[in-house]
Amino acid sequence: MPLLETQVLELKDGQKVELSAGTVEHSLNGQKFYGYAYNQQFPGPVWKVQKGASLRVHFTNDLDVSTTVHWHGLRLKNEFDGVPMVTQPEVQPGQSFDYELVFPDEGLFWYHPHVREDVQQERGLYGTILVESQETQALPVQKEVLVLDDVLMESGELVPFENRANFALMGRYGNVMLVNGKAEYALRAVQGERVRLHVLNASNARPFSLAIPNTQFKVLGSDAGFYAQPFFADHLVLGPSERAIVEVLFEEAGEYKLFNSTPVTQYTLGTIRVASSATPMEGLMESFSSLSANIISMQEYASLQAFTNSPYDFEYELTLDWKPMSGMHGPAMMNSMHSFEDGIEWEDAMAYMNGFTTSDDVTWIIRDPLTKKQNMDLTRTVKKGELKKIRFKNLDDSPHPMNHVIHVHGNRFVVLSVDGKPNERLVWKDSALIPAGATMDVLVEFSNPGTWMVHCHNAEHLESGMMTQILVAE
Ligand SMILES: [Cu+2]
Repeated sequence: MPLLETQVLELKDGQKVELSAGTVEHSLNGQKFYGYAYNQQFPGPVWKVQKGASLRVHFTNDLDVSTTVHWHGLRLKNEFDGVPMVTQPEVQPGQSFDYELVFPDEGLFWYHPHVREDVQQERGLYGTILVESQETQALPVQKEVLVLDDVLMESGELVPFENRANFALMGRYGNVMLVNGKAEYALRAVQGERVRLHVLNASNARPFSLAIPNTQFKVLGSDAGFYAQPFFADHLVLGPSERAIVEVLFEEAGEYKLFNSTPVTQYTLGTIRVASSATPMEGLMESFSSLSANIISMQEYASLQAFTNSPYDFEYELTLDWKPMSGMHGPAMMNSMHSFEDGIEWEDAMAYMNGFTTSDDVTWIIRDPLTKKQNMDLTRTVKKGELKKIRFKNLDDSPHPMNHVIHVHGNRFVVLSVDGKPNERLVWKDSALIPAGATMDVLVEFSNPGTWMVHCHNAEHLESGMMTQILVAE
């Protein structure tokens, strides 16, 4: 099937929409290759809905493999969470499944498979849902959804997959950077006019550090809400599945570059062409520079922040079981490569060896340090309505310590502290990037009953076991 342009659809409360997963012919840098897409679009359609609305989705699987749809970040009914064996059976080829979605939070959410995420997401299955309040919808600013991704290409094709995940050690880092499915992303803007960017990292493994030189990001929000106090930043770091809401104002007309600018390398992701405007800049800059606080968020977060110094309720350790092939010395070898900075693996500096590691010989682990139970053999139980302080300790004594992105399904959390340092910028999240060796304390609001996954959003780590469950009892 040919690839179609990504549609942006404004959907009404209660509307029923059709979504299908199928095979398409992708095109990248003039090379055509076989892949997947939702509704023949890559990324899949952007759905715009109002906070508080609901949608019904009739999903059809036109692939030749089974799949499900996970609605990332939505606090929806457990039965629609899209986790095979836990919330629903896999949707077989030719079959369909009806999902009911609700949108209690503002932000950019997204949908992707929860079956062989390493293959299906890389082949092109993801799309976004922009949820805004009526007031945010009415703001007179240009709004853009930016989906960051990377794909690993060789001889004009995606590097082959296996019947179990390959690249299991670090995950599949790509060599072609994509924004909204394009290797050469282009955006138009007007001098002095604010552009609001909703950014998602949809890659399998790569952390991005987004930058637009000669501008600053006014950082407004994260995965599932706004900061009480916006702030300015040069870089926007997003681990796989994390999102951000930022605004940019271009003071001068001309051409700006969008970079993935990490401590170890820099890639050009796209170009922003800014048309000149006759409007005087001073007033516009002044209003952009003002960082007015959100009083309601401030009060809400202050009550959560009070947990920063209280003891944690339970703990997870993040580690690895892997026996390096003879002649390889895990951490020593890794540290000799210049890919690692601040506990983040920005690049796969040993892709050749990584490519040979599979989920058969690598087990990524999330475990209870007390019982040593791990991954899907471990279920914790909490009660609906409870706030639980959970410690994630990313151990640095494994054969390959690296960053993970912890994703909690169906419920939201705030990061209270990292390595004992209190987080001054609380915000509602569903995914958080934890550097190698770091200890992160989060406060999860278990508002939603059901059995929910807690897992690493590195797709290859997930396929290599790094997933556990929490039962939220009524
Ligand atoms: Cu991981």
